[in-house]
Amino acid sequence: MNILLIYPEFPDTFWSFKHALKFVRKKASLPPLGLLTVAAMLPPEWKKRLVDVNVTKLTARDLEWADYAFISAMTVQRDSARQIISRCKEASVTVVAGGPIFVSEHEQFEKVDHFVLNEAELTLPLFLADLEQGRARRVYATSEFADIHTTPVPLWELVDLKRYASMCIQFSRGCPFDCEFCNVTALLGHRPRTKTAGQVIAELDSLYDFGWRGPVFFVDDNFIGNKRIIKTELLPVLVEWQEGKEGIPFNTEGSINLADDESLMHMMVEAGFDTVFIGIETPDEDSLAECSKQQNVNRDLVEDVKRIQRAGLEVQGGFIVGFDSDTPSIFQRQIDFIQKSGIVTAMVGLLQAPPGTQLYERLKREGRLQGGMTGDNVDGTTNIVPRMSLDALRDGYKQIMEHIYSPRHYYQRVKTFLQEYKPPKIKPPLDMQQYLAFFRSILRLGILGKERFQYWKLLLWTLFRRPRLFSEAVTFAIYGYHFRKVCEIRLVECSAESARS
Ligand code: B12
Ligand code: SF4
Repeated sequence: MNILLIYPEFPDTFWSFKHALKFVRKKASLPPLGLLTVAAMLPPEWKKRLVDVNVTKLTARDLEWADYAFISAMTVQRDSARQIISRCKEASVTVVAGGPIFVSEHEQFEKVDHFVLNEAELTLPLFLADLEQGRARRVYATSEFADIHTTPVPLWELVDLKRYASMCIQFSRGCPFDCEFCNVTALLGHRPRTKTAGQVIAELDSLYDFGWRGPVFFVDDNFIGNKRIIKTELLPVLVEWQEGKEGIPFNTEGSINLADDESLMHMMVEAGFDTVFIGIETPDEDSLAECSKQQNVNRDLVEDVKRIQRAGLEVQGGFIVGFDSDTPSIFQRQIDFIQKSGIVTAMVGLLQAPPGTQLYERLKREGRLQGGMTGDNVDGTTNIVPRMSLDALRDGYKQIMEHIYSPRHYYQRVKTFLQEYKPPKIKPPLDMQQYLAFFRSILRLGILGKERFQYWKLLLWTLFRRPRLFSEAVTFAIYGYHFRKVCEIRLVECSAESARS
């Protein structure tokens, strides 16, 4: 049996990092962990190939070779997924689909032969058993949550590591919080389910043995969802694992209560974590209460962010506008917050209601849903009828994005951050591509770019004031270029959308 695992293309989005990856000659930021995990669950005697369309082309030969195509995708990959499914069917390849988009809208994909939905640990064995008996059904789904103690090490051998900027592994699934707009709890549950530290080490060892020397993203929904296990079982083992290794820095996603736990932050930094993405959402207490983001209420959020930065963790932040409680002042308040906190990578989006969330149910009851979701939450679109007029919301959104990603304010924020940040403990060794990226940045940003003044000002300041953070300064300059490019594209689309409506 020949199995072709296919990952559709991401459009040019905030998180695609497409414009930044060109500087280091990488094709994508991360490989498709879901597909690699599924690959490891298939019978070992089956032949497997991965085609991640973000890094390589799907050829007619691939399709000729394949008996089955296993496809995974997020909503944002919808267009590419559709095209790929059509090509598979034209080539008479049977299509098996799983992953987030199919969980939320599998009825929209009439050409798919089999849907293996939710967590493959539960549904894939049923599909495989039925397939063997020659009676595979069209849909396999479950409302149970899997025990991930049995999840195998992803099949890294299928990946061309050098095409990616980072690798990823997963320690836990689920989140103890209950934010109204988030579908993590519906998809993966309230109780964080964890792997054993031994499983994580086996995954890291496997990556290391395949020659990976670079960042590893722990893709947990909330890495600190179960602090006790993290502190007693995982982090001490990670600290040990790092000893004698060439730099493998880690990054992850967490919640703001990380700022309350000095020892946890210290242990994470010791283990090699240098960045954490946190859903800040809004500085407005009423909006936080409205979306049940209890963990963010009654806090000095700027000070929390700074405390985490001072401990040695960069905070990337998620922000949302369009809550019912938002007033026209929210746009400037978001700008002020982002600038003051020094959150360089600020993902700002309009509030959206993904199916399966409490927000979706509430707005459905209120008759306030309209249209579908693009799956990109940083493109200025929404499936909600907001309390504020949609035009005012879009204009305010544009105002935020234009401000925070304008070279002047972006570089100002980088400096605010670098002043606070404790240099990371573990850094990957600089390779030739990174030196070349620096020279490319001089040409593209320091000579040709409209940010050239800010670029040189930042590099000189860093050289004299925070020399150990010089490579971070260059990286941020390159990220800034990507964010600005994406904003330019998205904001033009957003204006066109406003004009149409
Ligand atoms: C890592 C990650 C990313 C990475 C993607 C890297 C990559 N190459 O895939 C980055 C940071 C780029 C990213 C970006 C975004 N992401 Co994201 N991301 C995740 C995250 C945290 C982990 C995904 C992962 O690797 N999980 C680990 C693997 C093992 O799980 P899995 O992929 O779900 O696979 C399991 C099953 O789904 C199933 N399965 C999966 N595929 C297949 C295929 C077949 C054939 C079968 C049988 C089974 C199967 O089996 C696996 C084992 O159980 C998830 C949340 C989550 N916990 O899943 C969100 C998530 C996938 N992201 C989401 C979203 C919305 C986004 C963004 C739009 C912005 C945002 N809010 O973060 C952007 C869009 C991307 C872009 N470029 O524009 C949503 C997707 C919702 C949807 N319906 O599409 C999720 C579910 C988070 C959420 N609840 O909102 N993301
Ligand atoms: S803390 Fe994050 S992952 Fe957890 S429910 Fe809220 S938004 Fe979702």
